[in-house]
Amino acid sequence: MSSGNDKLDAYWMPFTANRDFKMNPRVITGASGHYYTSQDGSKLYDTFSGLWTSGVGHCHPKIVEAVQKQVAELDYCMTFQVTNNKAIELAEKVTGIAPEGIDHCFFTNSGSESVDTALKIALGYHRARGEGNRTRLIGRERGYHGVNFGGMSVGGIVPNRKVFSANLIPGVDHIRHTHDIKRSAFTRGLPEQGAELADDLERLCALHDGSNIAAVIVEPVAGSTGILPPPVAYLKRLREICDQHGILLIFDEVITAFGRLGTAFAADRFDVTPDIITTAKGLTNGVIPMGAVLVRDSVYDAFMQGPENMIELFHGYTYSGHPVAAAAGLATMQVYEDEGIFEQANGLEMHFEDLLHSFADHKHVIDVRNFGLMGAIEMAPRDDAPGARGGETHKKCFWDENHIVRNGMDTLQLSPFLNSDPDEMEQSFNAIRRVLDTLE
Ligand code: PXG
Repeated sequence: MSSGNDKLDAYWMPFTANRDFKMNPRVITGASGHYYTSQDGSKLYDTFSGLWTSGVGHCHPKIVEAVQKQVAELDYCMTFQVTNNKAIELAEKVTGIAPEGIDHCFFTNSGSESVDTALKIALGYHRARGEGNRTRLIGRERGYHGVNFGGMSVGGIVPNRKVFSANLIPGVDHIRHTHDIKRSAFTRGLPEQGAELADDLERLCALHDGSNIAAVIVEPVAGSTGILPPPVAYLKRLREICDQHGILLIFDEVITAFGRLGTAFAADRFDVTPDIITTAKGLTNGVIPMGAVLVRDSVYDAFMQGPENMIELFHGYTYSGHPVAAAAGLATMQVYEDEGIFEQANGLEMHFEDLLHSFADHKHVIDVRNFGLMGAIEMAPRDDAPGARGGETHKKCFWDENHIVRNGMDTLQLSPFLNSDPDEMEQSFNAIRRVLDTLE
């Protein structure tokens, strides 16, 4: 069926209400720093820094230059059997800032691919060590680990799973999510209560026997589902239980890596080292699609057995370690370092928290949550139309206030630039408040 806007008909948009969108399209044609330009020439402030991707701002000159140079020097080179210099350099750079003991890096092209790669590595690791019975994978309710079959299966976002319910990969179970609005609404930072929710993993170890479980995957701070910071001491408890049962702990840091929590990785901020870390987004500042899976030495070493002429892991993508993506990644890492981006993010955290929590008094708001530079303002759903308040906020911010504001149903998700200007940040919250004041 035609959308009524024939020009857009060929284009099937991801995670978007296509027909609604095409009646009144919001099209971006340019970007610079903290602003987008729309096709009518308006300048829009981006409160989501891309899609959690573009922490140092759009079209950063250093990254643009590196990509332009690289594409003219080496546009592509397979990384099966030969490789390129930039992929080698980036693996070294990223493992150099990773937690101690995490010294190996496998490249992918997205967060979803990083997650599925990590799950395969976890299964391969146990098999290589003679524990091929460890096949169970454990995710968490409300978790988002991308949209490929593995990530969707360990994920816990119901609308993403519903249609594929019978086709999810077998042998997956979920621990409970940590959201507890009754006890923890309007908490600043980590909820004090709820560490005991990690013990839900003990329940699954008792049910399946821990010796059959390969890995547990969690987002250190759940993002997509509407920002759920973990309760104090929760992640440490999860680590302990994994250690007791020989289970690998995977942190899905597609959002939290590279400064979002004011540190290189969430693992640093929480002082909990997982066995595998999945990344994407901030790896290249969103400029070229790329992901990376970072693994502990013991995981890598387990694969490096057997005949030296044999492939150890039958896995990889045509574009794993793409030289232009890797050049973007290298330039991004340099910007993080040269401009003290993680420290800047850290310095902004309290200002961001204050601005977010100033919405606690708003009549529609039922919770505000934040950690690092991740924030959510949750509104009560309208009785007859769940999601409508969030959707209207997004559209009114775009058309009336020249702001990009992301909503998931009635929760507004804020992902400010890691190098935000504090005044601009404040103005963006003023714009959101003006819009919320107009909502029914
Ligand atoms: N893991 C996590 C933790 C993510 O946040 C993915 C995996 C998948 O990455 P790719 O690159 O395959 O999309 C993500 C992606 C939102 C939102 O509104 C977040 C994501 C995707 C779509 C929407 O917060 N994160």
